[in-house]
Amino acid sequence: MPIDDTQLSKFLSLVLRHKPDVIGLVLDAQGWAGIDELIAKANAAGTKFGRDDLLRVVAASDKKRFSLSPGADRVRAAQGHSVQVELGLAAQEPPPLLYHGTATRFVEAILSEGLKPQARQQVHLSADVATAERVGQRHGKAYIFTVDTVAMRRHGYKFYRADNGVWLTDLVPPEFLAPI
Ligand code: HQG
Repeated sequence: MPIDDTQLSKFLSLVLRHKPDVIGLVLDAQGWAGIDELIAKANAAGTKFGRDDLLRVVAASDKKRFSLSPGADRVRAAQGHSVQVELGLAAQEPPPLLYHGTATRFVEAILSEGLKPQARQQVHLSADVATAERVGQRHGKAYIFTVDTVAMRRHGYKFYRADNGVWLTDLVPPEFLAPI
């Protein structure tokens, strides 16, 4: 039986962000996978879906988690990778303040060490408070930091905007963080 759309979205996050090897897939340096190859390998490994299912899930993703190549022959995760990828995004000027939603239990460590990418390749920042709130709630009782991007850029830090609007940076030292 084919998997449902939520399961398929989670499966795509798994293979395109974290563990392409579970189906013997190899992402290219920019994180792309050939759609036909991904489907063939997933099906061979017992996860059954077709191209229409994949395209429907990519189009319906609430956070636009996945991007299609021009020509729609390849797919990649817009952000969130733990495998090493070079997304090839150009550094951009972000809004003066970005937001990071976390859980209250992480606040003390973050205030002493700054925001670190943890298992992912980069720190994820949100352009608005409501999004940061939702991100934080995934981990527990939400706590929102503001990130002073103007001061960070003055110090040479770079910011990248993923295809889906999530902002990325390598790390945020504590002096650029403030409670909301
Ligand atoms: C925390 C979701 C202790 C950090 C979301 C976060 C996002 C520290 C957790 C995307 C720390 C990592 C990413 C430090 C950071 N000490 N804790 N020094 N530095 N942390 O899931 O930003 O649904 O890897 O605050 O919407 O929560 O997957 O990152 O709480 O866009 O598409 O360590 O994932 O999108 O957690 O979420 P995560 P995140 P998807």
